Amino acid sequence: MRMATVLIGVAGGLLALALARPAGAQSAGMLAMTVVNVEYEGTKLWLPGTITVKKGTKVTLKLINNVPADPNQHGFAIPDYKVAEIVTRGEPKTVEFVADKAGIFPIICQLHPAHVGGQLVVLE
Ligand SMILES: [Cu+2]
Repeated sequence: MRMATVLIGVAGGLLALALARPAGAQSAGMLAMTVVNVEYEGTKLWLPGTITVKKGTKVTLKLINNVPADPNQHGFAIPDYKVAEIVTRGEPKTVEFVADKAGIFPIICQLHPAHVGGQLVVLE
């Protein structure tokens, strides 16, 4: 009986640890995160809207276009980093780059300039 209680306690602790992990896993110099394009009240945006890393971080982003309305393609671009992907609904894409310069860099949809994407914040 006592052993069962201990096991339940351990399982609960592991579950709490798993739940405490953020959506993106950030460890020594790496960030892997899923970024999703959604439409809310007529506004299209990539979420999370702000991606913050330290300079030198290797960034891997899985891009998912989840906007239900046409067109079925949206862009994910960080012009200052020469990142420019086109993401089709239903076809996730992965982009990788090293955040090697500090600053605040706009993330945009290069196909539809009116769409405000978000920002990449790279800390010194
Ligand atoms: Cu767009």
